[in-house]
Amino acid sequence: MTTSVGPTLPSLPSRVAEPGEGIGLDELALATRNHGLPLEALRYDVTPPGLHYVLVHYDIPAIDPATWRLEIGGAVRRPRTLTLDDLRSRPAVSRRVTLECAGNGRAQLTPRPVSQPWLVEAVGTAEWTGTPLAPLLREAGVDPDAVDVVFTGADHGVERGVEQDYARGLSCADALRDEVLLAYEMNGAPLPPQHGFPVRLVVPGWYGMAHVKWLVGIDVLARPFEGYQNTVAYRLLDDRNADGEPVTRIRPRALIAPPGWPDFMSRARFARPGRHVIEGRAWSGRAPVTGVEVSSDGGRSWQTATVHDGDEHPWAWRRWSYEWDASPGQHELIARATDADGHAQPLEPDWNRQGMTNNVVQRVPVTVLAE
Ligand SMILES: Nc1nc2c(c(=O)[nH]1)N[C@H]1C(S)=C(S)[C@@H](COP(=O)(O)O)O[C@H]1N2
Ligand SMILES: [Mo]
Repeated sequence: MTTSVGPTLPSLPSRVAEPGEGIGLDELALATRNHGLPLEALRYDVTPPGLHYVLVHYDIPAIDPATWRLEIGGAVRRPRTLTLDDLRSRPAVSRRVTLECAGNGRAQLTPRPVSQPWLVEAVGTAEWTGTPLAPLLREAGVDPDAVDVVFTGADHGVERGVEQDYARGLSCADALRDEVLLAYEMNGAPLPPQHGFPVRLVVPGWYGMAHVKWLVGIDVLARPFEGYQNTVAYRLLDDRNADGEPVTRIRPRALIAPPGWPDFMSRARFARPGRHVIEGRAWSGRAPVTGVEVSSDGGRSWQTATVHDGDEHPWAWRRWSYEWDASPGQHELIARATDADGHAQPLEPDWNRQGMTNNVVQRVPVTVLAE
């Protein structure tokens, strides 16, 4: 196994679309490979198989579970190699976790960072089963001067001129948190190929890039990890900020399961007048969601939605609902989440060069018919 844990080579700059430039064939090719959650699937607590969003940087590797191995090494006293049976014979836990891609919301930004063109749908919630990572690291004997833990996938590609294995580092403190899992099941079945078969990392609360799929290597480093996915890709860059803050935990967001019915081409929504239960999901990887406000007049007035119980699954989205008395005419629904740390969704997007962590509120125009 080759694990690229060395410093990153200079990479080509990311591209931002010209004024008025539409989605290109390169972005379309990404969008057909990497699908989102159909928003009507926000009605399920746990996303049914196949409806969870997918994001794959390179190719989905075809891995033979019989010959798959996980190597734990680097700054540890007892390096070791594990088989799938070794992992499966360890204590198992299941956690319900909401995953969201850090690029969610990118295609709504102006100018548009050219990459996977997500609107709002790069999210899903699954029941992940696996074994906790921390006891494995403790058994391996992490050196006292260790800083970072690098997780490497079996997938390999080139990104803005830099050839690499997909690899992401976490600080030792973050990697040793109780909730971090090496998952081998999703919703009670072996991981599907696109979600990381046979084993992926699950880091509850963090944006998707941290949850390394097709995991083959865990390397403990006595120096900070300088790989591409940490130092170049997942940073909040703008013209004033050349290095940028790293992307870490998920910012709060609420999404609406769109009411009524859609137009096939435009996806514009239509509904009958009268009472509608507007529902959706809200989540934050920073602190529990404490409130969701809804506007049915494009943000002129706000009402408090009911946020339903979610205490038993602290890392999963929470259902919210709101009763809307719809009168004929044009309306715009908006939902806005707030978490216990007081973070709320912005009404205007926060632009950065790579289109990361844009949690601007979702706006759903609805035409309510005369009857
Ligand atoms: N090995 C590997 N792990 C990876 C990726 C990848 O391309 N390769 N993509 C990451 C990104 S950017 C996201 S958003 C999530 C998506 O997970 P999902 O496809 O299971 O929803 O996986 C992460 N883990
Ligand atoms: Mo992502």
